Amino acid sequence: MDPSPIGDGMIGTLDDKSRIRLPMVRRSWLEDGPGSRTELRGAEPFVAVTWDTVETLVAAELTRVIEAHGNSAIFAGSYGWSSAGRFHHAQSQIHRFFNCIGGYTRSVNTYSFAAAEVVLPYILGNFFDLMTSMTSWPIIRDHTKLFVAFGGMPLRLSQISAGGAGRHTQKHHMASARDAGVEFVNIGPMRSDLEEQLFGEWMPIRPNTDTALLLAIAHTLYTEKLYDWKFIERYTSGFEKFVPYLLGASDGIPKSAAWAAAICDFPAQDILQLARRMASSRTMISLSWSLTRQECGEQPYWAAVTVAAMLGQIGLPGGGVGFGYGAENAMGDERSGVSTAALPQGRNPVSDFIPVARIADMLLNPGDWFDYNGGSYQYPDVRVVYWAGGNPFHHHQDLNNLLLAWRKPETIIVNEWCWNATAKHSDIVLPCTTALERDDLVFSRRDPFVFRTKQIAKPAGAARDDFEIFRGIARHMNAENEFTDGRTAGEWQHWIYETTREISREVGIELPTFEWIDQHGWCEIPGVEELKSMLADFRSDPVRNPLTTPTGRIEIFSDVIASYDYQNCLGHAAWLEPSEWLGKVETFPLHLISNQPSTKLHSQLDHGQVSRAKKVHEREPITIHPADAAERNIGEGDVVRVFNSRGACLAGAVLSTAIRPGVVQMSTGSWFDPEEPGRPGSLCKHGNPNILTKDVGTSSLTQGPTALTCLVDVEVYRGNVPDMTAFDPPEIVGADALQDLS
Ligand SMILES: Nc1nc2c(c(=O)[nH]1)N[C@H]1C(S)=C(S)[C@@H](COP(=O)(O)OP(=O)(O)OC[C@H]3O[C@@H](n4cnc5c(=O)[nH]c(N)nc54)[C@H](O)[C@@H]3O)O[C@H]1N2
Ligand SMILES: Nc1nc2c(c(=O)[nH]1)N[C@H]1C(S)=C(S)[C@@H](COP(=O)(O)OP(=O)(O)OC[C@H]3O[C@@H](n4cnc5c(=O)[nH]c(N)nc54)[C@H](O)[C@@H]3O)O[C@H]1N2
Ligand SMILES: [Mo]
Repeated sequence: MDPSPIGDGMIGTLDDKSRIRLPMVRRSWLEDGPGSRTELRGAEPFVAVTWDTVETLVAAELTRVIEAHGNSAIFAGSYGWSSAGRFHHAQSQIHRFFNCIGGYTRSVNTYSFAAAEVVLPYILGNFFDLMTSMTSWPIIRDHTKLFVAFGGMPLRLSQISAGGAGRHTQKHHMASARDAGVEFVNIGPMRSDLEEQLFGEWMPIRPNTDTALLLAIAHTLYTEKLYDWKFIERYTSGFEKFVPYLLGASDGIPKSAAWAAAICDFPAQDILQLARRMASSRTMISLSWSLTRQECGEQPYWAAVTVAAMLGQIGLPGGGVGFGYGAENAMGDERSGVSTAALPQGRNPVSDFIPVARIADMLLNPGDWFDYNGGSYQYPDVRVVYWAGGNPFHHHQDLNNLLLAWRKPETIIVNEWCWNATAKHSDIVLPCTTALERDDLVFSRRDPFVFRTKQIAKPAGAARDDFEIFRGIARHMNAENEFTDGRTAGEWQHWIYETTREISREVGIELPTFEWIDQHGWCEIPGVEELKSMLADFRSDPVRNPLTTPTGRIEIFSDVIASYDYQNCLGHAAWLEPSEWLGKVETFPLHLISNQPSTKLHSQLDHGQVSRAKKVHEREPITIHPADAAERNIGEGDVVRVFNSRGACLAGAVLSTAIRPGVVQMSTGSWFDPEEPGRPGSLCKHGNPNILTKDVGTSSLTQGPTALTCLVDVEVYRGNVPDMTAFDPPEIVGADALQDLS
């Protein structure tokens, strides 16, 4: 149903020039050893070597670092999505491998919604539990009157799902709800965040001002006595400590509609009307995950929970709040009873960790202390960085700062299949297979299918799957048996499937045998489709079914968070002005939204035909309002330079009135392509927006990424447009001699 075109991007990429076919070592590293000329990472030729050589080198280097500095000197947090497939899931493989050799410094939380993961347990409950119990779409269809979508609900996002998507349901659910009379309001900078032809209403507030809008809604509900005080009394705690802030008694600023109108740059009358409308109908407040990826990204979530509590509809069918409807396929479509097995990762004896987006800080400042979630922790002194299944030169902010941080470790190792920027900026590159070149099992919690995916292409060159790569290194470290547990890849897949079958049987679901699935390719899991209203149990009996928050109630004020005494996260939802936003324009007057791409998954398959077809003169498109373009003499299709004090990249101009004036948008995912490789500050010729974004934590509490708080300017690019070289391989020496390896 509603298949995605993204997959067609694979066509032609398995064996094009960007494919990595042989193990590779950066020349200076090979000749002079770990730590040599690290400023040349990304700028030096690679030397092709045999598997035996590379396994020996990697094993010796890991052994050296463990003996000299301990396992915490290895960072293998290795964040990233790699590809679908339960067994060849790169994160499971790399973590299992390192746990077999004494552990590694890990990362916690995600780039997707770190702020929500950390703050929601204090105010509403475990974020993942809440997401898997979101109110189901058929209930929304039948009960919701007004669906207020902060950050919209773009269909482009629901093309994908962690673990794979067998049936795309989002469009159908949204259309059914619309047909049943649900009114949708899209709040945010881009009209296309709610499919235009389906849903008309758009409130184009300034980016990063949702908290002010939500506080003004709370203020209106309070002053006009439109809030449900019985709900507040029975189900929440701390309201009385929040009200003085809301009314301005504590800081002299009532959080009124007039106050928010100036911040959001949106008519006060419309804010008042929205608040009244929300109070007079069954309202679902939906929050996109993007709201968390900004400075103080916990505040919009906390403010929305506060408003939802004041409306008193939490736990009622079709009312309350939801997190990330539409952010992936089948959100709000959770099925019960199906849980699946995975490759066991083992136990990590190393206690060191970083919040995932603090990687550059960690590399630059070993030994420094950082705040996180009420504690104080120290950055370890990392000597080796090993990545498998993620692309830090895609996902991390402020790439110029990352380039500096990247010079610090003595050795950087990556398992990759294509020459993206992370591969090019490593010392040792181990060529891995793609999902089309190996057998696997694909299933995801939200999807009612099991797929047995079969190898359909011969591995390119000497590429090996991650399991084989780690097995080879483990063999040189006397840890092979521990790593494989005596099983081959095929035997592990059999084990994962049979274990899943057993788990399913316990909840009354009978899956076919492994032999059957192996032969037939897929089956539908007869899961129990259960319609849910989020927190209905809590509503029906808050004493028997308390929340997991410290008080068991919805915490409008959190004494625990207040006790941490953070300046950037108080004990209640608050408007805390971001360091960069349209209300305080100094040098760079445009707000850059770097959101998820429609043509690919993050950076994956950027070099494929689907992504490339949408580029403008081979550059990442940038959407600009015609008024902003006219002011800068920018025409449709011009190559432009996007810049701020942190960096600059090229992009191709696309003019549109579907974006708020003052806001520009570039999707993430274009492979980083520095004009002068290795030199921080050089222009990215292709259009990776993370050359512009800022690398600071969301707050002392949550320390998540803040990519969506970013001001820039744009100008027509005046020089000769340089060739785009992101998809070219680096210079490689010695591959000819190893031909017979591939
Ligand atoms: N500016 C900005 N930045 C952002 C965001 C944003 O909104 N704005 N969003 C953030 C978010 S939410 C996320 S989740 C991150 C995503 O960041 P990542 O998950 O790091 O991005 P991917 O491009 O999916 O990286 C996956 C990598 O795994 C590789 N790979 C694929 N299959 C295999 C395999 O079998 N084995 C191995 N070893 N490797 C494989 C791919 O080639 C690719 O390089 O980006 C974050 N960055
Ligand atoms: N096709 C495709 N789908 C994907 C992904 C992909 O790479 N490709 N990635 C997946 C992943 S890992 C994740 S985490 C999810 C992310 O899901 P989201 O975080 O929801 O996705 P985004 O596209 O980053 O953001 C959605 C919209 O939020 C709006 N927005 C940004 N800042 C603000 C703001 O301050 N206020 C308001 N009101 N709106 C704002 C932007 O206009 C943007 O288009 O998407 C998933 N789905
Ligand atoms: Mo994400």
